[in-house]
Amino acid sequence: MQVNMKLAVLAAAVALAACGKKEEAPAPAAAAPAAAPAPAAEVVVKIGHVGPTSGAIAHLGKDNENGARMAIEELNAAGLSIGGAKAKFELLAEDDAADPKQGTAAAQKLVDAKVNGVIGHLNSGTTIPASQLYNDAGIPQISPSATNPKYTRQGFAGAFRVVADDVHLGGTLGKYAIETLKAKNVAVIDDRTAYGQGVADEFEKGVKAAGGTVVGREFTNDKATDFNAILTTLKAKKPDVVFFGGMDAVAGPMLKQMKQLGIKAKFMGGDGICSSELPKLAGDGISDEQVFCAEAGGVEGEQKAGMDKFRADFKTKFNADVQVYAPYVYDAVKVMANAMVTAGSADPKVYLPALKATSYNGVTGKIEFDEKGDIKNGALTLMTYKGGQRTTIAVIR
Ligand code: ABU
Repeated sequence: MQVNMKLAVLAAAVALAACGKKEEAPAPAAAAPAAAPAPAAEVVVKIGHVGPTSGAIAHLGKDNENGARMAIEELNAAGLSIGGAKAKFELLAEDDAADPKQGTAAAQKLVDAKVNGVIGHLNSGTTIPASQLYNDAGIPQISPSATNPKYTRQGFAGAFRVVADDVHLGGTLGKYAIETLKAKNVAVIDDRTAYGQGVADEFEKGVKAAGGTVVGREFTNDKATDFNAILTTLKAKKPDVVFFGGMDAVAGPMLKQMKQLGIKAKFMGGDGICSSELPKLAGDGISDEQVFCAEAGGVEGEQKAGMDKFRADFKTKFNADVQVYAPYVYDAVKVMANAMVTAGSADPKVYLPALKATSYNGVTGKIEFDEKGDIKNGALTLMTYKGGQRTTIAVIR
C-alpha cells in the first residue's frame, strides 16, 4: 500500500473514532470497491437516579440504585431501537444522603448533564424540592418510593410516581390499627420529615375516622438515637399501638428502647420502616407479630410469580435481599424506556406524552398514571415480621 493510501485510511479511522461511532474504518478502495453499508446510528440515553447511598439509610438507597442497574443492564442486553437508532442506556447515579440540600445539588448535577429522564429520589424530603429543578429543565421524573402526596400535586407535567401515596398508606394503617388489631388508644411519633410527619398525620386521621383515640403525639428527628424521654411520656398514656412515621434506621433503635422500657404495645409504621433490614436494626427489640407496616405497592395472584423471580434474580446478582423498593425502581426505568421506544425519541418533549399514556405490566403489577402522575389503583402490602423475616399479611387496594 502506498504511503498516501495508508494516511487516507488512518485519517478515516481517526475521524470515525472522534465521532464515537463503533463502525470500523472503511477498507481502501482498491481492496474493497463495493460501498460500505451506512453506519447504524446509536443514541445514548442518560437515565439519572438519585437516592441516599450514604448515611443511615444507605441500605435503602443502594437497594433502589441496584434496581435501576438491573433494569439498565437488561435494556442494553435487549438491543432496543429508539427512532431507528440503537439505544445505549447509561445510568448516572447520584447520592443525596436523604438530605434536601444534597438532593437539589444532585438534581442540578443531573440537569447539567442533560439527562433524558430521572428515577428518584427515594425520600419525599428530597424528591419534592428536586422536582422543581427537573420541571424547570423539562426533564421527566418518576419517583419509585417518595409517598408524600405533595410531589404530584404541584401541577408538574413530568412528575410521576409508581407507588401509592401517604393518604392511602397512613389512612389504611390507621383503620387497620383500630378495626383489625383492635387498638383503642394509639400513640404517634414522627421524625419531622416530609414523609414521616405526613404519613403520621394520615395515620391519625385514619385512627380517628375508625373510632380510635390518639392518646399522645411526640416527635424526634431522622438522625436521633435516644428516644427515652418521648417513650417514657407515651408509656404513661398506656397506648395499645405506637405508630412511627419515619425510616427503619430510627425505628430499629426505638424498638430496642421500647423493650428496655417495658412498653408492650404493638409497633406500626409506613413503608419507611417496612424493610428487610428492620429486624437487624431492632435486634432483640422486635418479636414475632409485634410490628405491622405496609409497602406502598404489591402484587397478588398470577403476578406474584414475576415478583418472586425478580427477588430471586436480585439476590443472585447483588447477594442481597430486596429491601423495599428495588422492584419499583426497576419498573420505573423500564416504563421510561418504554415511553421513549413508543415515541421513537429520547427527547423529553417528544416522549412525555407516551409516558403519560403508559400502560405497562411490570414486576410490580400494572402501571398506568392518573392526571396528576400518580399510579392508578395503587396497592398496599400489609406486612408483619416473623422469625426475623418480612411476612405478607394481605395486598389491599
Ligand atoms: N415512602 C417512604 C420513604 C420515602 C419517603 O417518602 O420519604
